Amino acid sequence: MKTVYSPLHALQDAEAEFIRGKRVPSFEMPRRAELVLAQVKHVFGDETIEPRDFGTEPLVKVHDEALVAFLSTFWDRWSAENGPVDAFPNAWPPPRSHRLRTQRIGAELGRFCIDMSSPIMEGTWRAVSASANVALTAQALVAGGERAAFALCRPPGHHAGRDYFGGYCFINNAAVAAQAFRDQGAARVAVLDVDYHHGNGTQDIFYGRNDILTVSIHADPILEYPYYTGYADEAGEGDGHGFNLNLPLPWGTRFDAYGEALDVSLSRIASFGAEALVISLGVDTFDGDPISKFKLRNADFSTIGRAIARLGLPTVFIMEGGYAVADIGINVVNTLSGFEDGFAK
Ligand code: FKS
Ligand code: ZN
Repeated sequence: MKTVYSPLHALQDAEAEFIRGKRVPSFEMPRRAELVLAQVKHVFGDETIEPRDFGTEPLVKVHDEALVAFLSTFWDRWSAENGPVDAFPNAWPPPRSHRLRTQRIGAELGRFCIDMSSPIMEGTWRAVSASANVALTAQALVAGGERAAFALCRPPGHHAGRDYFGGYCFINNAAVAAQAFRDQGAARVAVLDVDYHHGNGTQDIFYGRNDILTVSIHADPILEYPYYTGYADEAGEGDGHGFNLNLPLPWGTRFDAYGEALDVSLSRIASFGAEALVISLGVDTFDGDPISKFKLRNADFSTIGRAIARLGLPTVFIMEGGYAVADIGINVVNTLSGFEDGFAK
């Protein structure tokens, strides 16, 4: 499978995040992508593809222009006032606030950013726009006739909503790729999110639409980030009712139960009549993941890939989470190889 990769991801290199009140090294680090790349090269060969630049037009089809403008201009304003220090929000608008626009850059930050795991630094926008270009370049390969492609995106994207960012995510790469398929003429597109965390951003972006089906298998949000969304009764609204499917699973989930949720997801995608498929590929469902509590094994990821291939759809894999650095490459490449095995049959 062809892989699209940009070294610019390394410009997003957060010093810290906050867990249970403690400042700890960020789990979302450049090494993750480097280890995935190493395993990709080991199994699929040395050649990777550099992204083309698609500009901001495909981004503003799924995000508010205000968010894109904010992210692309923030650092200059912030660093002029505060110096070169990673920007975390420290205030958020309370519910029912009357004035969301303020003069202060720090207050603006709280308006767009939902948590404290996604600091903005000097290279953030370059890394984020490269990540979206990686997704769009992989999508273009598939639109051009490849049966599948792997977008080795970093930063990840599935927590970024129409007008907000957070959870290590800034621009929703999977949503950008799905929208690109629609714009190029696919009538119906499905996004299947297998990351351990609910794909709240993707759900948010497509919640009112029936042309893009969103399905997410994830840890029950009653116990896990992103906490406020991801419940089974969130089915979509208006025209989009029936076109969002959440399959929350308990802590400790092993492949027996996971595989059943996967079958439900794949049946729904088939009955929807998707013409193209985007996979939000997080491998933080792995047994050894340091921030997650599912129990999938290395070999289960091959099974997931093979199962996805049964749909027989043009497929773009978009990298999301996964923090067990020793196994992240194996789990990602097992999924991709499993897909290729399945598709060959
Ligand atoms: C709670 C801390 C929560 C944020 C977890 C973010 C997970 C990110 C991800 C992505 F794919 F986006 F990278 N910290 N104890 O894995 O879903
Ligand atoms: Zn995750």
